[in-house]
Amino acid sequence: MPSKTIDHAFTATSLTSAATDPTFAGALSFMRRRFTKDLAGVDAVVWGIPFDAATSNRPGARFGPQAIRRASAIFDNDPQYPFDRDLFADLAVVDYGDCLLDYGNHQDTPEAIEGQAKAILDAGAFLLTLGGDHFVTWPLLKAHAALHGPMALVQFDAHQDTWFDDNRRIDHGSFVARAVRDGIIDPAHSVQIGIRTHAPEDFGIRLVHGHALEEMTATEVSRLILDHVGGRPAYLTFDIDCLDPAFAPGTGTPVAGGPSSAKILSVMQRLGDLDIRGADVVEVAPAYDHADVTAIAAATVAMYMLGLRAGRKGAR
Ligand SMILES: [Mn+2]
Repeated sequence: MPSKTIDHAFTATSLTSAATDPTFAGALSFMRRRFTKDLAGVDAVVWGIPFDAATSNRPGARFGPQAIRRASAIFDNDPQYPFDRDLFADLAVVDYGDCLLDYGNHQDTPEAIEGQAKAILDAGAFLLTLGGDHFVTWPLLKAHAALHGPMALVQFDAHQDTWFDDNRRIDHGSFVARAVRDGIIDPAHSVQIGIRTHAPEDFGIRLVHGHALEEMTATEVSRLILDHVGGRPAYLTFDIDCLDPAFAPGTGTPVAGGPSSAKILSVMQRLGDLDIRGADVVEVAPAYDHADVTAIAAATVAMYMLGLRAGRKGAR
C-alpha cells in the first residue's frame, strides 16, 4: 500500500486511525501513535523510561525506548494481526513520550517513575512501558499495585531478579525481591519463564527454566501461565534477555540457551485470558544490537502486549 500520510504521530486526526507513514520516514512514536500528554479518551499509553544506571554488566538500555519506537515503524503498511484484528481500530493508544529523570540523582529515580506512572494510571489508561533496565519495574509495580492490590507477576526473563536487596540499592537484579517484600506481587501465583541463571532466592515463584521451556510447546507454556495465575490481576514484564542472544543480542546481560522469538510470541498470542493490568518491555540496549534484531523483537512483543489489552478492552 502506498503511503497516504506522513508524520502520523502529530498529523493524525483520530487516535484510532491506522498510520501509513513510509517505514523509513516520519516522526517515530511507538507504532506512529499520537505523541501527546493529553489522556482524554485514551485507552492505553506507551511510555518510555530511559534509565540504565542499575545495570550490572553492559549499560545502554537508556536508549531502549528510542530504539523500540524506531523499530516499530516496520509495522507501517505491512501490519501484523496476530490477534486477527487491527488493534487500533477500537483501542485508542497514544505515545506519552518519556519519563523525566535526573541522571545525576538516582536516589530520586524510583519516586519519579512511580509518581509519573501514577498520573497516567489515575487517568484510567492502561500503561505499557518501554525500558530502561529492569530496575524500573519495581516503581511501576508499586504504581499499579496502588490501584489493583497485589498482582500475579508474569515475567519473561533469563534471570530471576531476586538478589538480596537492602532497599537502598539501585540494582536491576533485585526488583522481584523488593516487590515480594513490599507485598505488591503475589509470589504464589507468579511465574518466571526462560530462567537460565541461578539466584539464591525464589520466594516460591513458579520457574520455567530454559531447558524445560525447550521441551514444552507454546500451548503448554501458555496453559501453565494461565493456570498458575488463575484469573488474578496480572502484570506482564518482558526482559528481552529472555530470548536467546541469537534473537536478542542487544541487551546488557545476555544468556545463551534461550527460546526463539517465534516460540515466545506464540506463547504470548495464547495469553488472551490473562487479566493484564500493566506491562513493560525492558533491557533493550541498541549499542550491542545488529540490524535492529533486538529492537524489532521488542517492538513486536510490545505490539502483542497491546493486542492482549485490546482483547480485554472494558476490563480494568
Ligand atoms: Mn530481568
